[in-house]
Amino acid sequence: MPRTLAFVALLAFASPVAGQPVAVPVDLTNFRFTPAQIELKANVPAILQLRNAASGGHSFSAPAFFAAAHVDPASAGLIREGKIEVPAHSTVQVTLTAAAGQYPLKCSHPFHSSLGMKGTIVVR
Ligand SMILES: [Cu+2]
Repeated sequence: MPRTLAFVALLAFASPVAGQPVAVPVDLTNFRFTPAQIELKANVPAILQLRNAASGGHSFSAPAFFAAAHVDPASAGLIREGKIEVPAHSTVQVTLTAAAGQYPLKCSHPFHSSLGMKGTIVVR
C-alpha cells in the first residue's frame, strides 16, 4: 500500500465520522474488566465490544447504564435485567448511545465482583 494511502486509512480509523458508531473494546478476564474505567462520549453511538478470552463465562452488569442509554433495537435482546452474558471464548457486541453520567459496572457471577471484577462507566 502506498504510504499516503496507509496514512489516510489510519486517519479514517482514528477519527470517527459523525453518526458512525465508535468501537469500544472491553476485555473480560478472571477477574477484571480492562479498562476498569470505561469512557464513553454522551450522545455518540458506540459499539461496546465485550471480549471474553477466559475459559469461563462472565457478565457485563450495569443496570443503571443500560436504563439510561438508548440501545439499538438490534442489540436490545442481548440485555437481560440490566446485564449482558458473555460466554467463554466469545465476543458480544452491543450498539448503543450512552447518556451522560457515571455508572457502576460489575460481573454478576458468584464472587467475581468481590475478586475485583467491577468497574465504572463514565459518560461525558
Ligand atoms: Cu466474571
